[in-house]
Amino acid sequence: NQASEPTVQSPVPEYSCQRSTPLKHHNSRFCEAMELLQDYAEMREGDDNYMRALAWRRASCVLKSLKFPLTNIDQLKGAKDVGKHVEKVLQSILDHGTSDEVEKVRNDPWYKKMKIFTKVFGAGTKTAQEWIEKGWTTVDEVRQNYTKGDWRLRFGLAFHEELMELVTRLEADNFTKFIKHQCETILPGISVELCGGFKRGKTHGHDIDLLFTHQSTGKEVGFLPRLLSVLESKNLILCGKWNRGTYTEEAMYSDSKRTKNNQLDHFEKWIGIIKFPKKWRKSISEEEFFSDENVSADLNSYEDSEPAKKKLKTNELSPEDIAAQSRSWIARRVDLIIAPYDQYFYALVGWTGSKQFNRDIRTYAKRTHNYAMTSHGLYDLTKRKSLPAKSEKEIFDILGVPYFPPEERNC
Ligand code: 8DG
Ligand code: MN
Ligand code: MN
Repeated sequence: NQASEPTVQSPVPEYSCQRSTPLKHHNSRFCEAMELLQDYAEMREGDDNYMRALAWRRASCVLKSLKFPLTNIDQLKGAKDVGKHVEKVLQSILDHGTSDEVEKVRNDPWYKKMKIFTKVFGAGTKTAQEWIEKGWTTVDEVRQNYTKGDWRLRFGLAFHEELMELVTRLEADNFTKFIKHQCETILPGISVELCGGFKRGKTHGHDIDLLFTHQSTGKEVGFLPRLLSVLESKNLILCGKWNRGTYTEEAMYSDSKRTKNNQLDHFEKWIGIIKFPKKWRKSISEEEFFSDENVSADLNSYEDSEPAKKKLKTNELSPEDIAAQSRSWIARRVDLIIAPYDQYFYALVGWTGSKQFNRDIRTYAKRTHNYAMTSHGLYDLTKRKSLPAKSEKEIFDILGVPYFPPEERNC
């Protein structure tokens, strides 16, 4: 009985940031298909493919926000972002359970190789494409033949299997707890927030994103190098790169400077791989957790350098050798980000994501208010002034977007 079938609320709010998008929804088989097409378009070069990728993602996000499983294409009447091409794919899945277009991509040898290679830490589509052009088909083949010195790729390749294993929520919580404990001695009052997918309620993730701030602005300066030297002294750092902050308010008013070097933001941060003690993978008692404490770090020894690169030059051990050692730890990807308190809530929204949520709320801010939104703040491009916020809620209020908690930002 078609008359009793649910339909989308009409009109569907145009931007995904105006809709509740939970992690678990009713249309995963459709979304999986559309996100595969997004993925494929993203890997191919050119503006057209970029736009195509976004179109598939936006359509997928409409389906994710539906309160019911799609059973009839007419249920999507009134939803923007669902064009003829999208309808065709959805109709095919409704009728046959699959779509030829999707299955063709899924089985495309080039796509399969790109899929494998872009999962290597440090490898983007460009690197993956280069490897394919060399005729390499597996990560093992790349390992045997890759000779360049990029530290990310060398560690990414050497530790690929364990980095592919997803980080669990328990591991992320344990790591956060450990870092908080270290912070008490390094800088009391520093706050540590587990962001990224875990903040949105995911039980697994590809990395651990920790955002730091201090309520008295300025106190956070110099903190990250000190934390890194503590981690270094405990021999917990496998490799990584520290970047000093490059933020200026001036840059936020300039389209080209805002995202210079394709950087998503200008925060001081560390991106790297932590040697994660295997015992941190399960539930552990406070005592056991901090028993082998040994904070004897020279808190000022960490300099502006690429520790991994330095290690590659001075250590007898290569990433491959380290990986082959018998060891009590596994490799885990970690991002550590420092935000000054006056930028904190924008940083929190940015680093909570999802990526698509950020894209949409930023597009919304630009189109409806001529505001540039970044992880640093909200900038009125007409009046050339910034709009500070003291909570996440306030940011949504300024924009006129209903507040959704992180769990509902899974677009
Ligand atoms: P996952 O790790 O659980 O697989 O997913 P995720 O946590 O959502 O993805 P992520 O790649 O770890 O990124 C977390 C969020 O941080 C994402 O919404 C984008 C946002 N982000 C910024 N600035 C930057 C940046 O400079 N680099 C990266 N990689 N992400 C950034 O706001
Ligand atoms: Mn993450
Ligand atoms: Mn991350």
